[in-house]
Amino acid sequence: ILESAKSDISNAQDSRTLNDLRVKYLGKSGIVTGLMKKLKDIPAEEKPIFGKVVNELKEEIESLLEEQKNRLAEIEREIIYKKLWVDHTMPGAKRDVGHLHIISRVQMELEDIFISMGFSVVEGPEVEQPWFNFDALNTPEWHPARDSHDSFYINEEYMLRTHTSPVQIRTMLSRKPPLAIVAPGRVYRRDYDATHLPMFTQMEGLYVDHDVTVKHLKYFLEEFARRLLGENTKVRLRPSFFPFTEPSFEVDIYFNNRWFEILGAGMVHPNVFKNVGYDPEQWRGLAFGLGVERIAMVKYGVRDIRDLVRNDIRFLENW
Ligand code: FA5
Repeated sequence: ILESAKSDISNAQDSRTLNDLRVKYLGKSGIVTGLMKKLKDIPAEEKPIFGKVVNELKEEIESLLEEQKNRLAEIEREIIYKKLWVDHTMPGAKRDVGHLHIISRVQMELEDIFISMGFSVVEGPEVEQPWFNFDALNTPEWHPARDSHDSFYINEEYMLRTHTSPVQIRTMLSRKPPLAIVAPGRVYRRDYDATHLPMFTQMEGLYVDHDVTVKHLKYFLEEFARRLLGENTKVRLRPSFFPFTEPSFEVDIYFNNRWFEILGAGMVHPNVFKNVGYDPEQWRGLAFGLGVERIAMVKYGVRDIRDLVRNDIRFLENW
């Protein structure tokens, strides 16, 4: 019996067969159980030996079944693992985590700096009327400065703003001086090369009070540059021209052995005050308009401004 059980059990290839064998040998009407039942017909003096042998047989078969069960479990696990192609030594897949675009981050950083200097943040529309974009800013239709902003017109009445300066006008029309605001937002021009985008971001600044002078303008710009890029940042004001400021400046920042033009600025022109109903005898103002992408280029070493908007993940990841 033991020999046949051994060969039966070692040939069993799955747990179902193995279970059938358990029933065959050890079940209620199984072979070994059948032997147990015969015990009562055995002569009294042989009973102990017979009982002992049958018991040993039973234990032997039980342990054979157990061994084979473990072996089969191991084989079945292997099969499942192979099916799933699980390689336990393979490194896990890394998940990419997104982040804000560099332009948004720089814009928020600039807002924080100006808020810390006492400015509040306001916004204006990107689709603008030429009166706000040009006329109210002392730039009448015949003025040559209109040509320098190659503009996108939607129709006779509306255009895409070419700078954030119209927000100066909207703010002054709705508020009384003194005031200190910055106005970030998108602007549009027919421009496209390594330092010019057709859609870019400016941040306008306007500070109106009694006794505001060029000294204040210089202070704000230098202090801003220091807070943005560090204590030793050098700033250069070059004389320039804007119809809405007098005097006017173009402002460069020295960084990585190079001067970068990052903003235009000046003292608010009296005609602009007149256009919004402020008394130019009473009020003085300083204003500036900075290029957010240009600042991102300086701060993060971006060589070509177009890389900022190509949406190439290999660039965006680095910033
Ligand atoms: C202006 O737009 C004036 N409104 C700025 C101003 C405001 C002057 C208030 C005085 C008072 P400008 O055209 O120079 O000026 O543009 C300002 C800044 O925007 C530039 O210094 C530059 O940093 C950025 N900029 C201009 N054109 C582009 C462009 N196509 N792409 C990216 N940045 C640009």
